Formats: sequence, C-alpha cells, structure tokens
Amino acid sequence: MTRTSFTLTATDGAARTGVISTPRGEIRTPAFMPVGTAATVKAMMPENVRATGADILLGNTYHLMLRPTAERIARLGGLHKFMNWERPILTDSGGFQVMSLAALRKLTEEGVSFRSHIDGSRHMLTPERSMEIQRLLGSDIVMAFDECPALPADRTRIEESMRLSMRWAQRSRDAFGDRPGHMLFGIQQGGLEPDLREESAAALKAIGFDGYAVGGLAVGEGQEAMFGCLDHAPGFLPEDKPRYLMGVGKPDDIVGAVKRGIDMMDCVLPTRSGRTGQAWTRHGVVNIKNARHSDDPRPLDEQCSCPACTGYSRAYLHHVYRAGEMISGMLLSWHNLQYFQEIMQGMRDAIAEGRFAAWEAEFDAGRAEGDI
Ligand code: PRF
Ligand code: ZN
Repeated sequence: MTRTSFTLTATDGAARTGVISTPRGEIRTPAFMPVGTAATVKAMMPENVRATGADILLGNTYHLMLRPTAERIARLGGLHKFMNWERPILTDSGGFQVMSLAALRKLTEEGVSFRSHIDGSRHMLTPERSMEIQRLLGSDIVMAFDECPALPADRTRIEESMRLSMRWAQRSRDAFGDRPGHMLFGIQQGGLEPDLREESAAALKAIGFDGYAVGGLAVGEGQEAMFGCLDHAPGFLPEDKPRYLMGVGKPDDIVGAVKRGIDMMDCVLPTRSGRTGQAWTRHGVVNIKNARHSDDPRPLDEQCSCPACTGYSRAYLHHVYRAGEMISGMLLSWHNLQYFQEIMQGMRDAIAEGRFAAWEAEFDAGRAEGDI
C-alpha cells in the first residue's frame, strides 16, 4: 500500500489531465505550484493561497536548511504545521539553488559544498543529506538531488553534469528508501540535446521514480528553444507518471508546456512580480506603477473575482504601490496567483472536454503584447 497514486483522466493531443492522490489531499493536474521558499508564500496567508485554487505548494531545501534549519522545523512538528499549510508540499532538493545563490561553491562526486548567502557559514549538500532534510521537513513530494549548467553551455559540460545527476539520482533513491504516503521524483537533465535527454530518461526509468521532472530548462535558452526541447523530452518519460517542468514560467510558457505533455509547474513569477507592481491578466500585463493608472476607476480585470479586482480601482492599486504600502504586494500577489490558477482550471476543463486547441486560441487572442 503506497497511499499515493497518479490517475490520468483525459488526454487531448499531448496535453493531459488527471489527479495525484496523497494522504494530504488531491492535486489536480495540470497543476501550478505557488512558491513558498522561506516557509511562506510571500505576502499571502495560507488560507488565501488555497482560496486562489492551489492544491500544493513548493518549498526549498536550500533556504530552510540555512534558516531556520530542517532540524528545528522537525522539532516544531514539520513544515506543514510550522507554516500552517496542511495540504501537499513539494520540496526542491537544493543543488540547483546552491549553484544559483550560494557563494564559493565546490562541486564534487560526493555533492556540493558552499557558503551560505545569508551569513557566509560553510555547508555541504549531498544526495543523502538532501533526502534527510526533505524527510525532516515532512515533504510529500521529494525531489532527487541534481545540478545543471546555465545555457548556453558546452555539450561536454551538459553531458558530464547530466551523468553526475543520474549517479546522484540513484543515491537519492537509495537514501529515500520506502516511505508510504510520500513520493520521490527523479529529474531529467541533458540541456537541449535530444540524445542526452533520452539517455537521462532511460537512467531514471531504470532506477524507478513516482514522478519525473524535466530540469535544466528556463535557464537562459529562451522560449522557442525550451519548446523545441519540450517537443521531445517529455516523450522519453513514462506516460503513467506525473511530469513536472521546474521553475516555469510566464502564462504563455505554462500553456505551451501543458500542450507538450507537462503536468506540474512552479514559478515565483506571480508572487515576485506582484510585489514589484506587475499584474498578469487575461488581456496582458498591467504595470500598476505607471502614472496613467493614477485616476483610473476601473478594476485591474473586470472578469476577475479576486479581492484586488472586486474591491479596488487601478487608481487605488497605483496609489498603494507608489506609497510603498504592504497591501500593494498582498493584493497583486493574490490577483496573480488567482489568474495563474484560473489558467490551470481552464486547461484542465478544456483537456477533459477535448477542446484544448480552441481554449488555447482564445487564450492567445485575448492577450495583447506589452503593457495594457
Ligand atoms: N533542478 C532542480 N530545481 C530546479 C531546476 C532544475 O533543473 C530548475 C530549472 N529550471 C528550476 N528549479 N532541482
Ligand atoms: Zn484579480
């Protein structure tokens, strides 16, 4: 009895819809996971994150191991209790964040040693330590320990990095062991090279995981190259397991990824851009700091049912942004998260009803380029 499962309920072209079941609740796919790096989805109360339609959050091994530490969170009853979110949490494994955030990193076969970006203290992450930290946190979906180069990179560098990540994937699997109710996902690497993506998928399938991520994309290659890779990379992974595209993306990236067979995604974009005055809407991007909103009595988006759109004018949102008021980040984060979840619900319904292409055409037609 594993107490977790993935059921595909419909497909439309390469797009899929289904449900991941865990003891902490169901995750409807395609799923967008809001990012709660430091045990909070910034500027949002957990019940409000749920109200936007989120089934699952993402947390980070790297940040939490440094502050407040995984051992402290475990003593306090685990990450769900600590941050007051009882539904599923997926945690990233830390290697990717070390390589992008930490100072004085040193990569070896054993793992990666680094200095904290917070206080300069010395640390080491290995596949075994990452599995231990994610267990202490109480993560429902644990990610294998991996690393990847930013693109563009030499084929040799991509190949060596992918093979190291596959050896780490085996060590992650061995260290994770058998934990009913929890899932372990492997991470495919291999840059933009189809043969390396295939080799990586074969290595992961031989080890055996509960789900498979497509890693190493959205690292500088651009949307066209990313979609080019997604035209083949997900096809090397098992059909009957969830596929997770890590760290993606803008609304059109998300739609293009689902169209190519991706089931799960995460990105800081809705919350981060909410805090910097950017709202994503079905008509395009609104930069609320722009002076032309200062007398505008209209809501951000007439069709949106979020608190920012039902209770406030663009003029008010402009004012609180300019005044540096905290409610600015709160309202725009809520709006953005709700819009992203409405996109996911729209895609789930369209796939279930076999009308994804028509849904996508409407999505594209509604959105203007640039600022609206
Ligand atoms: N690996 C891990 N986390 C990630 C990535 C990856 O390749 C990416 C790449 N977009 C984002 N987050 N472990
Ligand atoms: Zn809204």
